[in-house]
Amino acid sequence: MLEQKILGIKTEALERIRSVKDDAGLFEFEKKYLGRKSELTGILKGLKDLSQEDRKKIGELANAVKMEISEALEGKKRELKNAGFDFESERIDVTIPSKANGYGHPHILSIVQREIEDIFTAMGFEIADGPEIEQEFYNFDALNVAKDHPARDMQDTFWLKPEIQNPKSKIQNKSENILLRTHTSPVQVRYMEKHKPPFKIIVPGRAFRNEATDATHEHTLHQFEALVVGDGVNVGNFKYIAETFFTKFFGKKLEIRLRPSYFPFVEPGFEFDISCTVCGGRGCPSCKHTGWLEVGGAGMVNQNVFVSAGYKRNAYQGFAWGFGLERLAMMKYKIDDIRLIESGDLRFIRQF
Ligand code: FA5
Repeated sequence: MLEQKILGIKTEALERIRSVKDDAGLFEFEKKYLGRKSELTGILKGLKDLSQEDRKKIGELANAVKMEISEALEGKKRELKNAGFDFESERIDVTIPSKANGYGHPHILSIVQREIEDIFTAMGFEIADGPEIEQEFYNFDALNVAKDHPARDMQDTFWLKPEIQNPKSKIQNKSENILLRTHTSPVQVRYMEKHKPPFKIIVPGRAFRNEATDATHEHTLHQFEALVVGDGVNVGNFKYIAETFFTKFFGKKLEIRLRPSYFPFVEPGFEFDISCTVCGGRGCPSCKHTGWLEVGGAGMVNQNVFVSAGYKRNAYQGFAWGFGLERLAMMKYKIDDIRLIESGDLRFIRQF
């Protein structure tokens, strides 16, 4: 009787498992045939009431059937798990060579900056640094640019709102207006406040101008300032160092042109042009069709600037210049639009 019942359970269970199609079906099946309240578990629990002989016989049969049903259930679980899994498309060919890693490289501005730094450090210059968020005092006042002087408008300035200026600043008697520095020249005064001549420094860095962009103008630009101060420094020293630099940087002698110009922080002041390497001097957008590209301003340091930095008037002489890094990069690498340089366009960046 009991044997018939157990075999009946087995037949039914093995039949039923075939129609199970999902997790809910598996759950129901397990509960019905193997669960605590299942018929089979009931039989196993009742073994203790049977005669010793029956207990052995029925016990063995019931356990064997339980095992068979469990195996059928596990088989079904595997089957459902694998269904819908496309082994072919998921196959991993471990012998395929891996994709080559793309290596980065320095940006053209970094390349040019390093080249410039190498040339100047070889000539005994040190590299100095200063803040990009600057006080009006260092950007203008200390450089002899009077408050109401039109020269203050020569460089269109990004002023920072008073509420983001630092209320805890301890600087006394100096202008508290804050701006994005319009050139690297403020570092001249910052450096001289802390160092005594003689010295030779260059200051590569970022500057900002609130102006419309075109093929030779960016709102965010890079300059490198040079400042040489000592006893008896003269325009001849300046010309020699500038020519040495340009010859090394371009790997050949370029035509250089100095034009008299006005910057309040130098006297005399010059504008510095080099012959356009993009068009060879014939005229193109890079040189605004003049054959020349203005790369920087320069001159002998105005004594008022030395006084701002705490030096005695006429104690020293010095020269300074501020050259545009992008303009030099454009000339060296024949780039006809400055806006490409920081465009982030990889087709451009990968060429260098
Ligand atoms: C100055 O910034 C002065 N501080 C340079 C100087 C330093 C003169 C020391 C005397 C002594 P200027 O505004 O001309 O000068 O800019 C210098 C150079 O920076 C320019 O010749 C040009 O090469 C570059 N430059 C200026 N504005 C831009 C701009 N918007 N985009 C790209 N390059 C620029």
